[in-house]
Amino acid sequence: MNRFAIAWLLALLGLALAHNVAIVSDAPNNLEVSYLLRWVLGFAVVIFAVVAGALAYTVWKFRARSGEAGPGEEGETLPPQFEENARLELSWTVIPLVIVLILFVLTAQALVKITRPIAGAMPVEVTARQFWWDFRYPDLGLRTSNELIIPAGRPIEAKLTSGDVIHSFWVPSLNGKTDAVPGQTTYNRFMATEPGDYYGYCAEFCGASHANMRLRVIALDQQTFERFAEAYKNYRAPEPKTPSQRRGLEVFQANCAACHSVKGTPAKGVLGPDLSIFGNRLTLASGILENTRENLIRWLTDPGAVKPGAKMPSFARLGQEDLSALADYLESLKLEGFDFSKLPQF
Ligand code: HEC
Ligand SMILES: [Cu+2]
Repeated sequence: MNRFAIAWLLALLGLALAHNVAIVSDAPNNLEVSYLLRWVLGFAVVIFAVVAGALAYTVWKFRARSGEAGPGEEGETLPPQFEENARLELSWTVIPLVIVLILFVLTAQALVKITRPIAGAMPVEVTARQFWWDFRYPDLGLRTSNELIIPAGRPIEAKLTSGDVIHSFWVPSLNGKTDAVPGQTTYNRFMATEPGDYYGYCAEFCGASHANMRLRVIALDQQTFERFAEAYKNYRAPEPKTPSQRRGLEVFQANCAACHSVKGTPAKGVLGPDLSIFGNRLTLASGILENTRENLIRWLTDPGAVKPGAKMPSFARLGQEDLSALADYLESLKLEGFDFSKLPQF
């Protein structure tokens, strides 16, 4: 019985591991998906145990014993040979069929639950681009990029589209993924039950930096979110305070404003991410780098080295002084009183 014990142990170990991986938050859709996953996994474990067990048993039982002729050798003895076994054939047809049917019904149920519109959901327009994410809040008239800030405990309806090729919006601990297709609108509806910093990424191969196309969903408790939305609505980029920030603003308007927007300034570009509250950002370059000065300078000096294929030109030619003035300016773009860095991570 040892071989069975080992197969089962391995299988159960896998189940335990996957169980931990699957349940990372108690967002309703996440629970729905991990519930399905456990069914799939349960069947997979049983099938694995049966198949691997049968294989191990056969290999052991019909092995060549010492002194016996091996395969192809003279005097080789074969185990009993037979053709057709109606019972066996019927069971390996019917059992998988039943399993697939059960999974089909469960999946259809889950799909209906996950995709149906939710009354009172907050709409967010998500545009995926090579290789970053743009978010607009039609009800609030706001825009953020790469970090989607939402209220916890309120359903969100993400209306997805793409500005170039097919991408896919995936925040595993909140919901399953949904493709973002150019010229089409698709929906991903989800809710974060607890405040947190939720990790997401593009789940459809979209070019050289597909793997570098990440995002964060920052869920704030209702009150903080309302405070944030109000403050951001009234927000105008603060006036530069130091000579370096002033220089940074000039360099920004001359070199960056065509592609980037900063609320309350003439910078209205939409080819690149919104930088209005850069100082509150946790990450850079669509979630792949921590927002530190060193990383910012690295990014401005050579975006293509940080993210192959990035659609932002290098600004190494500006020189260290102007780059650091730019960094001073960008870091000053901040909504005071909000720190997203202490949120639990999912
Ligand atoms: C031709 C358009 C263009 C110009 C000009 C441009 N950028 Fe960008 N920028 C982009 C694009 C596109 C991205 C997104 C790249 C990606 O993540 O793949 C980006 C990303 C960034 C990011 C990271 C933003 C985030 O949300 O993670 C920063 C910071 C940035 N740019 C600053 C600047 C500064 C400062 C300048 C001027 C010196 C500048 N950019 C000029 C197009 C541009
Ligand atoms: Cu993508």
